[in-house]
Order: sequence, then C-alpha cells, then structure tokens
Amino acid sequence: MVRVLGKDVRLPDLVRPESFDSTLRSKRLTSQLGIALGVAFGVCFITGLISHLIQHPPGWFWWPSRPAGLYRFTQGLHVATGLTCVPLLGAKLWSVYPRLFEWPPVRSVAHAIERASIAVLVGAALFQVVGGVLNISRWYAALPYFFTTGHYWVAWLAIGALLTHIGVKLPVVREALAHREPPTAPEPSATPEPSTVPEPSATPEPSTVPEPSAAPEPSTVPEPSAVPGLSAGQGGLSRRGLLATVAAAAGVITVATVGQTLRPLARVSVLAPRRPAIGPQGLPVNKTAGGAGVVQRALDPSYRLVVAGPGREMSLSLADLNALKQHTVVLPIACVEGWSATGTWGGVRLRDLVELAGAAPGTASAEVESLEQGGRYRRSTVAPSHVDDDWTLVALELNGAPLHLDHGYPARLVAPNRPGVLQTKWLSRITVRTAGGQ
Ligand SMILES: Nc1nc2c(c(=O)[nH]1)N[C@H]1C(S)=C(S)[C@@H](COP(=O)(O)O)O[C@H]1N2
Ligand SMILES: [Mo]
Repeated sequence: MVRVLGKDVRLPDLVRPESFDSTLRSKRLTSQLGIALGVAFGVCFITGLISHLIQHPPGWFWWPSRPAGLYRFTQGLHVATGLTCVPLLGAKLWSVYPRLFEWPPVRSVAHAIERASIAVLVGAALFQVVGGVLNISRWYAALPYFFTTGHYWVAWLAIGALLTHIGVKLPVVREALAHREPPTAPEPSATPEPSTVPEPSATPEPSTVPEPSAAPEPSTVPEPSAVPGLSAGQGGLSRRGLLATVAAAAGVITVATVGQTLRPLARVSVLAPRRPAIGPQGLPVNKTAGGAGVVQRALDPSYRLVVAGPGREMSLSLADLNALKQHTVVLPIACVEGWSATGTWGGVRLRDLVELAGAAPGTASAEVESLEQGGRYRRSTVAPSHVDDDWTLVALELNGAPLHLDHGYPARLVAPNRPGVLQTKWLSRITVRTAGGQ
C-alpha cells in the first residue's frame, strides 16, 4: 500500500517494493556490474567513433592504410564489446530494478534531474544494444530508423548520460567497494530490523558493516518476511556466483560470435550471423549483383572503367585492365557488422591508374563509383594515404579466379585497413582529385 493524495492505494505485486526480495541486490553488486558495463561501453563507444570517422571523415581526421587489419580488429572489438553489453546491461538493470518504484518518485529538483539522466541512460543504452543486435542480424525491417545515423547520435546521448551517471555515482561506488574485510561488526540479523523490507535503496549500506565478500549474503542480510519462500539468496546464488554467471554469459556470447572475424573460432561460432567462409569464392556477400541491379551492365561486353584525372580521361575495357601490370594482395573484407573474411585479390594498383590519369601519387585522392545506380554504398572516397598504398587494388580476381559477379565483377576496389562498406563493387568510374582542386 502507498498513500497517494491521502488515500491508500494498493499497487500490483510487480511494482510492490516488498516483492523485490532478492538479497543479492546490493550497491556492491551494482557497482561491480557498473564498472564492467562502463568499460565495455567505453571501448564500444571509441571503436564505434573510429568506424564513423573513417566513413565520414572530417577535415582533421587521418586514418592510416596500415596495419592492414587494424579496422578488422577495431570493428570486431566494437561488435564484441557491444554484444557483451547484453548480459551486463540485463544484470545491471535487474540489480537496480526496484528503484524504478521508489516512493515518492521525486524527492527534490536534484533528485528529479538525476532520475531523468538515468532514464536517458537506460533508454539510450537499450536503444544502442537492441539496434546493434538487429543490425548485425540484418533484421533491418525491425529498425524504424536509418541505423547508422541513429546509432551514431544516440551513442553521444548514451556516453553523455553515462559520464553524468559516473560523476554522480562515483562516491557511492567507492563506498560500496571500499570494504573488503569480513564483517567485524555485530551481525545485522541480531539487531532487530525496523522494517521487514530490506529495500536496498531505502536502507543505506551501513558503513560499519563491510560487504561480506567471503561470507554468504543471507547471513548478514535479514530475510524478508513479507514474501516467505521467495528469497533468492538463501542456499541459492551468491553475489560472486551471480557475477560469475554474468561473466560466463558474456564469455559464451563472445566465443559464439567472435569467430565471424577470428578464424580459429569460426567452428564454434554458432550464434554469429555470418560465417566467413560461406559464399561464392569462399567469401560472404552482403549485396548480390541481382540485389544491386547491376547484372546486365556488369556482363555487358561494352563495359568500360572510366578513369578521369587532372591530365586526361581514359576508358578501359576489361582486357585493357588485364593488360596492365597485375599484383596480388591478401586482404580482408571487414564489414561494419563485425564479420570479416580474408581473400587473395589480384588486379591493378590504384596508384598506377592514378599516375596514368596524370596525377602525382601521394597527394591525389580518388572517388570510386559503382555501376549500381542507387544505394548508399555506390560511391566511396579513397584518401591519399590509401591511394598511395601498394596494396590498394582495382581487383579483377579473387582467390585465383575472375571476380564472382556478386563480389564485384568486372572490377572492385579493395584496400587495406578500410571498412567493407567502402570496398566498392562493380566499379564504373574513378575520379582522381589532386590537392589543388580537380
Ligand atoms: N556497389 C556496392 N559495393 C559494395 C556494397 C554495396 O552495397 N554496393 N556493399 C559493401 C559492403 S557493406 C561490404 S561488407 C562489402 C562486401 O563485400 P563482398 O560481398 O565482396 O564480400 O562490399 C561492399 N561493397
Ligand atoms: Mo558491410
């Protein structure tokens, strides 16, 4: 019962504070889960920001072309840490869930602001985790917004709310984690509890009673008599057991998905949405030639790759491209979705084409365009650092055979340390730009 406007109101069981009787909930547990979540979220934010900057580079941003597998690593880490947030966030929200029904809901202006910032944090964190999982599962129909934009802006909201939250809660976390010794004070169960409800939020952690890390919780926290038989602590899970379970869940999720980018674990990657080795020529395909609507133009014998530079414009047939000096590189396709797969690519160096078009390498950037008419990934820019790299190819071959139509036949871009979305397939035009303008 709570009193609202002078009347007693009976709340349904689910929102009655005395229903939340798990003795496992403590500030210590919440603090430990919070630290783990903060680390996972922080790594996820930074790697996500890197991925965003590479795809939408502001003037000051520079991204190297080596090490070739760096993006594969940062984006693998982004998706892996994001997935780790699923069990961590679940457990953390569970550990503070009763506070949702705190009464009175607002005690002061400061309290109202704190609760609002937590609402933003919880909302933004759930939005990011759910959206991210839907995106890597390629369940776009369930995403009512354009993923990249929404995911990017809500990340700022989440990190802002997270930093605020850390600022507010740091003293509480310090306090909750300060006491490591076994209890020296009298057992609280010996002292009569004024209330029958051990509300974790209502009863401040007594600073004289250290958190029992060695002794099982039930002996130090009185059993709630309000709902007998429902106590989760007694004879059940300890706080350490709960933390171990959450860690195990995070570990299983990681092991069962990270094989989509870490080859040795590919066989146990039962939860990964992508298998790196499944697809034509042993590589997955994100968009097929049919899906991109390029089949006819890609197979047309009159196909030409236009290379337009400051000095001249060339129109190269597939035979012309094959007649140029060929090179072989081993490079991964590293998709933003967290999967990656290595291929052996054969073709012409982009730098050679840039030179043929009359531009000096080192200063020239290149804009590559696809035969694909629409679509967000029909065009990408190759920065001077990447144009100049020996391993940046206009690829004509994959794993010893001409490119499969779905891998970008007749020609695709492949460059080191670059997200999959920028490895444009079915090239139709390369526009070379030099520092001083066109
Ligand atoms: N023209 C074009 N190129 C594209 C895409 C596309 O949709 N259109 N998808 C990109 C994405 S998201 C990835 S991950 C890679 C996948 O390359 P693959 O199909 O050769 O494995 O191609 C990239 N190149
Ligand atoms: Mo991708």
